[in-house]
Amino acid sequence: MATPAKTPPPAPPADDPALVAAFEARIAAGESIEPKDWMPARYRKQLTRMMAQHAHSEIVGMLPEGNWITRAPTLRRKMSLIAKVQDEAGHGLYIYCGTETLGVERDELVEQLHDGRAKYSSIFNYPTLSWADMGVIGWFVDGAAIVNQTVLAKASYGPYARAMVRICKEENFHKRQGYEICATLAKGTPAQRAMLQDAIDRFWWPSLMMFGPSDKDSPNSAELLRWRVKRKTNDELRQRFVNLTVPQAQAIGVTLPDPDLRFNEETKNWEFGEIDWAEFREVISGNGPCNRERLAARNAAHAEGAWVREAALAHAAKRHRTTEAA
Ligand code: BYC
Repeated sequence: MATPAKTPPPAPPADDPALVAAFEARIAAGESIEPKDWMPARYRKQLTRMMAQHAHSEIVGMLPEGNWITRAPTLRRKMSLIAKVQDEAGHGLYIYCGTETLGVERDELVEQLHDGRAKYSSIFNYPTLSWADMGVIGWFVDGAAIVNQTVLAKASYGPYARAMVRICKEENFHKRQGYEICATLAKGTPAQRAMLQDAIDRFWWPSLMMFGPSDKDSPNSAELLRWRVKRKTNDELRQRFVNLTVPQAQAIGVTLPDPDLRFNEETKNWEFGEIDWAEFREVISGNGPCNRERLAARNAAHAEGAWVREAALAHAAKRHRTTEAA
């Protein structure tokens, strides 16, 4: 029998201008938008895109650090690293739940990650080659995440903003454990100091790329700023991160790999050199050093975990039947 042709779903109705105006007035008044509130289709779409990318980043972000759990140099370091990686799984789950409040299924988002349609943070496509990378990731990557997410904790969408409040608390611990590893290595042997400097040299520029393209090349910023999902631009947050990090590097006696770094007395900003945007574009297009490896690892983990999902569903169905019968 021939399969009947699928009728395409009807196009969503255009947003009613009066509803849009009322929504924008709420945003302007600083109100929080909650899942059951009316919102423009485009607001829902933008948030779904950004929150899903964020959740994926937390999950893929477990891989570079997970790589070092078995090789942590002491029991204390191993415990902190395990706790950090576990926290990241929690952050991913939180944000996937937040995304579900927008009416999208987690399965669908995970499928988009696994088949390469969805983006996740560029930073996790770089390899972790030494133990010092664990310190530098905590210091730079979690440091950058705090700068970005502290502002997102004031985002207009309630579930996202509330998730950020809790996540930022944990990111603070992550950053401290990373900076402490770096401070210890900085006081160590010449080989340890060289290992630390090498990690800093490899992760500095990719960390600056975490904040996204420069404002003039950021297609989503204007809309997200207007709807107060973003409260600061990519360049503003990047500058804040540089201003915070330079004195931290000076305090432990390491060098940031940028000959153009200089303090501007007038603006009180640390000015920095040109970011390699061609590299950034390559990485977010799937051609970074580890993109394929990361996706392969996530797909393999998903396939290996199929029995757990099946067992959980069977258990839930059994409990449901028992409750129904009682
Ligand atoms: N990497 O118009 P733009 C963590 C994409 S994990 C990849 O400026 P937007 C942690 C962007 O999606 C924390 N893609 O975009 C975990 C857009 O593409 P599409 C991760 C990037 O959304 C484990 C296009 O480029 N944090 O902390 O206005 C261990 C144009 O960009 C990137 C978040 O996810 C990038 N770096 O601004 C340790 C924070 N940058 O979708 C630590 C939440 C840009 O149009 N997200 N793109 O095809 C955000 O704040 C914003 O989405 C961004 C980008 C600032 C990242």
